[in-house]
Amino acid sequence: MNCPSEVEGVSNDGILYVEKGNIITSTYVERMPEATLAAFSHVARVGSLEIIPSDYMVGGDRLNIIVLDNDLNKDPTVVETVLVRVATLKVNEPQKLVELTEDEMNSGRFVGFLTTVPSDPANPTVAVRTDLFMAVEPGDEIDVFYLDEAIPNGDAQDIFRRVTVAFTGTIKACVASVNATLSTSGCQYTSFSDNGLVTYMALPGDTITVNITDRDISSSTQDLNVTAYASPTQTGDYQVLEVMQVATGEFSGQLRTSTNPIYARPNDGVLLIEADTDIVVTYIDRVPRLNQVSTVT
Ligand SMILES: [Ca+2]
Ligand SMILES: [Ca+2]
Ligand SMILES: [Ca+2]
Repeated sequence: MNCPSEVEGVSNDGILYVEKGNIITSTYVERMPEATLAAFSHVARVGSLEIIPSDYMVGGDRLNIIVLDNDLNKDPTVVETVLVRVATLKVNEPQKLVELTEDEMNSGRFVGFLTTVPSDPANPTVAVRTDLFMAVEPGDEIDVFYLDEAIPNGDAQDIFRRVTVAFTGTIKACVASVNATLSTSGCQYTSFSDNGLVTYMALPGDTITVNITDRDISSSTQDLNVTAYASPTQTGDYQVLEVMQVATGEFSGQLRTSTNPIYARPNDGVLLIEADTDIVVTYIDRVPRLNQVSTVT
């Protein structure tokens, strides 16, 4: 086993110093049956880059970045650093260099993070180069690049990971207007605001149209979790809604209601309601983790 010429490790101290490209051979001598078992592993030479969250993030999240690369651990007695580059396709948003720090003197594992702030597309926030954060909007793609300066053939290689900023889902439930020009909301009856939550009126027995938007959901409506229940409810009835895609990121479903107790069974296709109960329709958005609620009374 070669030791790096500049660092002669203390023998048998539990730490094995290796140079890149070395093969570490571990042997184990078995007494019965008499045999020597050997295992081989290469010292990593191509770095790895990991980001958390890994697929979708939300404005305001911290983007955690981890690089594993033994080549960067040049001195096992010193905590070292490496820079990674974070770029976005958002207009005028400068790329950021993020310093990662070795988490132990001799780990070869470099960790750091970039703070993000949510930006409203209608009134965008843009970070300047010296800001320690990046402003992100739903749909933005954030790319993290780690330039590995030494891979086996001697070349440098950019390793990158991409995370997408998620859209916050919305839900609206009301009785659809029979005459679309009757109201711009597309709803038959009036609405009022209850603690900031818009509630539409309905009559017992009405069929309620539920519209959901979430552009993270591409086509598979299986991913949409929409449930309605009456509140307060004596019966415990609830109804899971089937929704269809009507446009990109837009989904629609129908909720049938009745005051007839034969529909008391949960999830039988009809929600049992009484006069003066609220119907609460909930869409559980996976990213960001939010329950979006719409009520009908
Ligand atoms: Ca080190
Ligand atoms: Ca979403
Ligand atoms: Ca029912």
